[in-house]
Amino acid sequence: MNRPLDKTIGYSACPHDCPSTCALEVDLIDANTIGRVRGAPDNAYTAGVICEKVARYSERIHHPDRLLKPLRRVGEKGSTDFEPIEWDDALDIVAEGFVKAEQAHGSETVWPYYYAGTMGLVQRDGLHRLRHVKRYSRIHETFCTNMAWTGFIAGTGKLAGPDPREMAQSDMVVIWGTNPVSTQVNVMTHAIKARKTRGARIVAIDVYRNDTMRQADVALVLKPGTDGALACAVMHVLFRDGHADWPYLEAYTDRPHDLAEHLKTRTPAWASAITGLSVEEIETFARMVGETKRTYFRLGYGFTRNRNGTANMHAASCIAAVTGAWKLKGGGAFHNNGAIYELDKSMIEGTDALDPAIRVLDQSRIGAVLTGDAGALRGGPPVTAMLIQNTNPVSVAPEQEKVKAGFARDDLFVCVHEQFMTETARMADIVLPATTFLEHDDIYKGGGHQYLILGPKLVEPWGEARENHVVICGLAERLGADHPGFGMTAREHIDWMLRASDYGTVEELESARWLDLQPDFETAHYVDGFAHPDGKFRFSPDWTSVVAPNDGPMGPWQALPDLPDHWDVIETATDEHPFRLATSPARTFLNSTFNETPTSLKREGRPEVMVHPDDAAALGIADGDAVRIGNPRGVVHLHARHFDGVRRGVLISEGIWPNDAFADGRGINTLTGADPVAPYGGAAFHDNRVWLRKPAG
Ligand SMILES: Nc1nc2c(c(=O)[nH]1)N[C@H]1C(S)=C(S)[C@@H](COP(=O)(O)OP(=O)(O)OC[C@H]3O[C@@H](n4cnc5c(=O)[nH]c(N)nc54)[C@H](O)[C@@H]3O)O[C@H]1N2
Ligand SMILES: Nc1nc2c(c(=O)[nH]1)N[C@H]1C(S)=C(S)[C@@H](COP(=O)(O)OP(=O)(O)OC[C@H]3O[C@@H](n4cnc5c(=O)[nH]c(N)nc54)[C@H](O)[C@@H]3O)O[C@H]1N2
Ligand code: SF4
Ligand SMILES: [Mo]
Repeated sequence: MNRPLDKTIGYSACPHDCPSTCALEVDLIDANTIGRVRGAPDNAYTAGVICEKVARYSERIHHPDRLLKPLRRVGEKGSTDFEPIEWDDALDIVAEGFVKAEQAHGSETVWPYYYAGTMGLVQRDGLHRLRHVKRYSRIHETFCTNMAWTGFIAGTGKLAGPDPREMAQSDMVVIWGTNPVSTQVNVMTHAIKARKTRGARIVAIDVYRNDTMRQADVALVLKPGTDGALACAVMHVLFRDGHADWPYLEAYTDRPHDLAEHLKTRTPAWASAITGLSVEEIETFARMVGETKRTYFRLGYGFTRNRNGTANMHAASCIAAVTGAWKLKGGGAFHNNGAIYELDKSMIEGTDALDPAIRVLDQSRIGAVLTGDAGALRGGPPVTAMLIQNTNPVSVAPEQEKVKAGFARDDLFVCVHEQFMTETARMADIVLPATTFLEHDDIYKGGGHQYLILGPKLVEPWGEARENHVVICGLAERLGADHPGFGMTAREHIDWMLRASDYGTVEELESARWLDLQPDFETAHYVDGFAHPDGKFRFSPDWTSVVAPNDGPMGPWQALPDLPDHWDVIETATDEHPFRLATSPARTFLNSTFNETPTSLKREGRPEVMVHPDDAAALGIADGDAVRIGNPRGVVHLHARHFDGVRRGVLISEGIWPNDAFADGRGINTLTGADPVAPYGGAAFHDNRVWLRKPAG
């Protein structure tokens, strides 16, 4: 039962790009001011726990640097020289800019660009309505989920799995390639409950001893990009030692005999040479998996941000099918519950107006797109006008040098709608102030759980900030874009979507606060078969079935392994680039969000790279020394931190710091590549071969 509503407490959902999508309670001090934010105690997944950065959201919403008014650039692109203007004038200028661009180059020259700064379905995805009605260029979203989702669906056929709350009923929770203590705290809530109430063990698998690894009973530190080898060796041992559930394999999987045969050569010794783990570590982990049928594999995003990431996610997801863990409550493999929500988003997104012939540009290749790469432009016109909402590509996108060069073009007109003067906003011609989630209505679905949660407006907008939806409608009016969705409020959109999806009404959701959409046990555990047409889990995926919007499979997809394997397409170290760098998340930043709040900045300190003390000694680098990291994509200046929780040859740099926190304004993404990962694209943010040196001179 939900508790009665209290007027001094606002009920909401965390809008940030985090699988936890916590149900929130917000202390309301007056119509403009919030106090502490807490996790809703009566939401079974949030269970009263949220991360420290959102608990202190008052620091962000009331931050003195929040944008107050629309601004027009008066200085150089990249400077902070802007003058305030009125909303009507700002929107007129943007509409004029778009019309002029379209007249010169056709509608595809305009590229509305967005991502998941808010995960609210109305405020995030409404940009598509304007895009489709105006036939502006489309966007292939490749920053985050492509390798992970594709790799998981390759096996199961569906992006869904056992109820995440079942982790509390597991005998072992394997936290693989995710750092939930930092990135999705509620995974720990349920895993630790299993440990406390039933003596469950927690295993964590990562490339350095992060905060989650410190809390684990068994922590496996492997070399980046080698998870496929570990998964194969584990399955080798399961088959070898009689822990494979043959009746389950025969009934539920596609080619179990071929898999068992194929894995005969994938021994622990073979995997030890690839992963850097000892044979004993691999044998012990495999034995634990074999002897603990009720194991919940919680598979994260981090380990998929490699050029072989799709294959590695698939390989890891195969283990539960070999043991038959899926059969048991608290067993199976989980990555994300995206497919359980059957939402009709056609009004929000204006999908009725979508023309599939309009080109789709790769979000991660924004540098190549804006610098005129013909392939990236798909043979179409240059991009000469952009509207950007909920993302900060000059900081978060790979190939940062190219991104900056692209945004610096004189013939590119850019409008950025933002809460803060980000690196991207500084490249804009017009900057519009945006509301935060507590200042507008929206609705959120949890990727890491199964709730649909309402986030109504709780306080008045900061300064003259406007919500995304209102900006889109204001532009649509000026651009002559016609669609019923432009005549509705955000709340009306929520109501329309709920009714069209048979999920009730906005009033009902308002009093219930959230809807629990967890499918029953049989569905979530694929008891009646997996989601492929033949009902089988696929050890041998049909990679060609994954087709990028009007592009086909991407990357070196023809070479993807037929059965789980170590796929050697990562940036392995060379004499010239002897280190591998992973750009892991910082605890109190969320991508580039919160890298402006005082407490987060204080806690994170400064941009650093963790290096094994022996590697540092060999290079004469002392703890705290200024250093450079480089590769053909660029050079970054930061400070070294000696840390024996990384392997030799591996470097870790946590957090997406503001670019100007680095000596010469080059952020960490100067080093990351934008080449699409097979077979559905995606950026391999943790897969970088680099050199490490002391500063020149
Ligand atoms: N505090 C905080 N929370 C966040 C974010 C943040 O930036 N900061 N970002 C949010 C977003 S957008 C997302 S998508 C999620 C992502 O959350 P996660 O699923 O946790 O993914 P990542 O943050 O990319 O990386 C998680 C871990 O993967 C490790 N890793 C890197 N390469 C490998 C590898 O080859 N093998 C293995 N086994 N591990 C590897 C990294 O060192 C890191 O510890 O988190 C969200 N939550
Ligand atoms: N090196 C490295 N780079 C990475 C990653 C990594 O692990 N390493 N992770 C990648 C991943 S997983 C992701 S998802 C991307 C994320 O990258 P982004 O999607 O760019 O996410 P954020 O950096 O959080 O920036 C979101 C911006 O949206 C703004 N915003 C928030 N809410 C609203 C709103 O309601 N309206 C408007 N108009 N603006 C709003 C915020 O102020 C913020 O500046 O970064 C990627 N980049
Ligand atoms: S854990 Fe994730 S969803 Fe929960 S409050 Fe923090 S950022 Fe938001
Ligand atoms: Mo992400």
